[in-house]
Amino acid sequence: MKTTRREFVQQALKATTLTALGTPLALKALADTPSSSGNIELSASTALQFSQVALPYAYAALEPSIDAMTMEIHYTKHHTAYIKNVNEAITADKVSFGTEKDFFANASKLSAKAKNNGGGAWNHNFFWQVMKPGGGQPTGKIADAINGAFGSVDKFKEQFTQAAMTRFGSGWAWLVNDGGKLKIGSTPNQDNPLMDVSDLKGTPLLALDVWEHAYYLKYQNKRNEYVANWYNVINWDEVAKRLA
Ligand code: MN3
Repeated sequence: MKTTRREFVQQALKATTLTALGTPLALKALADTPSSSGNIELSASTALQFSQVALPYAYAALEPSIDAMTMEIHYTKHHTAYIKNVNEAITADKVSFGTEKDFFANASKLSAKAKNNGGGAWNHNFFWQVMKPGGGQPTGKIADAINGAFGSVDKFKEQFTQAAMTRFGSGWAWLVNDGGKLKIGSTPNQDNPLMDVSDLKGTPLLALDVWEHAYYLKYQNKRNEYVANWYNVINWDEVAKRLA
């Protein structure tokens, strides 16, 4: 197959920018490149940008566990702001990590704005997807994994509730897969188990937002009731997918 000069240059540029985004060499190559259709753009830049997942259900769909107004404010104000702010920080700081995995694995090197809003962006995208109207009970391999790790689904809930209740101030409770072992824990602020700064490490399977903005309108100070009712809207199929 014939490779045109333009295609070759684009491939070369892509390869270069993957390993050394925006190096003078790559930029020089870009500037020196003739093109039949004008400038070759580095447009599809390899720098990471976060985007907000579409909410998989209506704002009112998780009632009565989570009220519609909380969902709407949470999704359209809080989450939208994290997305906007992390993307601003990535540009301003010239963050060159090309994947979410690398971004979080190097969280200790990020600015506070990039780290906190990056966590906020990712954690909420995750949170929306592991809930669904009607919820249900874990079945199949995720039920087996939970029974194996914690004894029973009720025991799992006890431990998870404990993690959610003892997280002082704002943060998240998590179920993670740490190298084949299921673990429960929590993180402060918008930290998550993918971050190098996190004490809790592993692949997130399930998350619960315990910031007051996630429950205060309906539950005020009663975080325990919010947690108890949230078990009714877990999307166990999505949790199981992440165990694969
Ligand atoms: Mn939140």
